[in-house]
Amino acid sequence: MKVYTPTTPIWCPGCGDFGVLASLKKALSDLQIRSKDTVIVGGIGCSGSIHNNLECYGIHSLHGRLLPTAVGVKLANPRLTVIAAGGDGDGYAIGAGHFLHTLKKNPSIIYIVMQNGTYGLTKGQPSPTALVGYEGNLDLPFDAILTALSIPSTTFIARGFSGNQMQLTELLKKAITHANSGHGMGFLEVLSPCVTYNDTYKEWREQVYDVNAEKDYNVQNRLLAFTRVSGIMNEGKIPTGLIYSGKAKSLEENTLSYEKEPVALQDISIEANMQKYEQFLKDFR
Ligand SMILES: Cc1ncc(C[n+]2csc(CCOP(=O)(O)OP(=O)(O)O)c2C)c(N)n1
Ligand code: SF4
Ligand SMILES: [Mg+2]
Repeated sequence: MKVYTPTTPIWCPGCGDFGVLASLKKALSDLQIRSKDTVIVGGIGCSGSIHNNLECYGIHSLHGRLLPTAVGVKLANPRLTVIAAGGDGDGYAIGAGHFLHTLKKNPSIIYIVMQNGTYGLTKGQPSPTALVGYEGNLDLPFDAILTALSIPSTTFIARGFSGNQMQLTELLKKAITHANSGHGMGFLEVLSPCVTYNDTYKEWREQVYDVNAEKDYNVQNRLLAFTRVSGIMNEGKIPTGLIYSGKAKSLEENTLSYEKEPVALQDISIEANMQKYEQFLKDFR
């Protein structure tokens, strides 16, 4: 077996993804989640290399296909902490179909989207979250928080900012705890500026608005969350914090039998299964 040690990030100095990596390390360490129980599935993009930089199991998935890969890992062994981590291009453009259906199926994984309004790795084309005018973009930006809120089976929706480490670490801890309790997907979008092709640090620092600072904000009320988030956006601000936390059946609850060992831990040797195999063949004769 070959053991890979964490490498130094390949990101440009100042990239927002450094903040996500630092918060993720702190959250996993504070929650005492062991490296051997953690699998990070990276997307394709600058953000998608994050699993190379901390001690854990890692899979570099295909562009836009990190979610089905992560779901497969979780179903094979629900005892693992499974984190899918990629970019806004990966998740909201080529992977948009998987994004919607994974929100709908609600597997107990954590999904971190590093949102920078651009395709960083391929040198700055507009992503679905790009503002009008960015590199000739004509479309109004897609909003993943409102989209996630509109799907009735979502159970955890949050947004952080890599310029606010304390808030981001707390949100990550909550998302991980939510997913690891089997309550469904912990979806966390992180505003993570691309300093090389779309440096939004200054604007975002001025625009972020923590909904949890509002006394009357109720994270368990989907309708109010939708209304308040839309209102804040209309004022030109970007809502952050724990936006919604509710209850719905998870994918594992709907599909797995908990009397059995997880598939990945079952004895799949020929000897242990020969009798069942013979019986299976007999049924076809
Ligand atoms: C199937 C496929 N299509 C296109 C590409 C080219 N490609 C690589 S990364 C990328 C976009 C990355 O943007 P994003 O997911 O936002 O990540 P970032 O680099 O901004 O972190 C694209 C289009 C690819 N690798 N595979
Ligand atoms: S190109 Fe942008 S997203 Fe990619 S590493 Fe550099 S700053 Fe980060
Ligand atoms: Mg991007």
